[in-house]
Amino acid sequence: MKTKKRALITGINGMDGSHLADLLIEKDYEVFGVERRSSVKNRKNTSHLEGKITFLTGDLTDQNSLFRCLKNSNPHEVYNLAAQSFVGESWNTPEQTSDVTGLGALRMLEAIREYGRRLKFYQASTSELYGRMVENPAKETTPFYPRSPYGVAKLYAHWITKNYRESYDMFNVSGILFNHESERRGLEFVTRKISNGVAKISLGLSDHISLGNLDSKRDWGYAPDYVEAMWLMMQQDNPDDFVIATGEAYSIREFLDVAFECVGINNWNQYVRQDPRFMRPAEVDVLRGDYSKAKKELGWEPRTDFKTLVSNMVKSDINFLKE
Ligand code: NAP
Ligand code: G4F
Repeated sequence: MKTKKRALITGINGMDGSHLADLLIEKDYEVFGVERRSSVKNRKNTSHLEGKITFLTGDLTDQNSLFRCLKNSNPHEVYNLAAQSFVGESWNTPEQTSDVTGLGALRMLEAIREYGRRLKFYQASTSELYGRMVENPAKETTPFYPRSPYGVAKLYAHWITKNYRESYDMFNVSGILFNHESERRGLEFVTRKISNGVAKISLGLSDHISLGNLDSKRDWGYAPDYVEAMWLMMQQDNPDDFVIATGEAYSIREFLDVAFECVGINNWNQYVRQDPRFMRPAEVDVLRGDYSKAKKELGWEPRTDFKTLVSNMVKSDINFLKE
């Protein structure tokens, strides 16, 4: 009998962790998900996976706990998706962000070395590495210029992943993923904040959304498309890093246009208030990626366009609120 492939995913209850688990189960993997302890279980994104995957307790700030997760799962593939992932919060908690998002990757790499078995490691790198983009669209060779404590922490994680690949001949890949969203996105991120806010306004539950900078632009894709790119990177014979993006950038205003159109509102001015609390000390004005290397070498392309992404998120929030 063929043994199933085993995958260990940190950040299992996050947006990407849950979508990746869905994909790997479909591919007949045995999936182990790392969650940190909390007084109230946070399995909103993974309640449908209970009984189908094994949850393990571990924390990126505790290397021994990661080692035990490796021992208890004996994985062929490790996906390090856990992070303090909210850019805005990283100015409030820069040390904690650096510890989890930066040093957390090092702890997992050291735990893998200690564990001693050969396996494949995926690090969740980000377009925030490009920050003040020096080349548009950005590709794998574009120099980095992070603009937040989060971006700087991810830069460390990115380079330590590469350094361990070169130092110890490990199979380490970094996926430099541009923004990707889904119905499972956390409520503080701008896309979900808007889809949820628009849904509430359309149902008469709220009369406005408070936002910060409306002029920044992002290259937004759909998370289920992007977790497939993670898996493809791990199926290569040789480890390498890839940009995953759509190649198109839209502003927050354009996101608002489409989201409000979904509920029949063509002029949203009266429903949106700008609030300085949501402005950032340093902004990333635009992010746009060139995914041609991933297309050529992985055969990967985005499948979901911007309008479909936005309208799916708004519809999902309307249904959720009605329920
Ligand atoms: P997310 O929804 O915020 O999920 C992050 C997960 O990390 C959460 O489940 C969180 O657990 C967990 N976590 C936080 N601190 C931890 C710790 N100390 N130990 C163990 N787990 C911890 O993020 P996402 O959007 O799915 O993103 C996945 C990864 O990709 C992140 O590393 C993010 O930085 C990166 N990334 C995301 C995007 C994007 O657009 N989504 C783009 C590029 C890169 P709790 O539930 O307990 O808080
Ligand atoms: O939705 P955001 O918070 O995402 P951001 O900062 O682009 O970060 C996300 O994508 C990164 C990849 O590029 C990931 F690495 C990271 O983990 C995360 O998933 O903000 C997007 C834009 C920013 O320019 C922000 O200033 O929206 C602007 N914005 C305007 N009003 C707001 C708001 N962002 C948030 N979160 N909340 C607002 O009220």
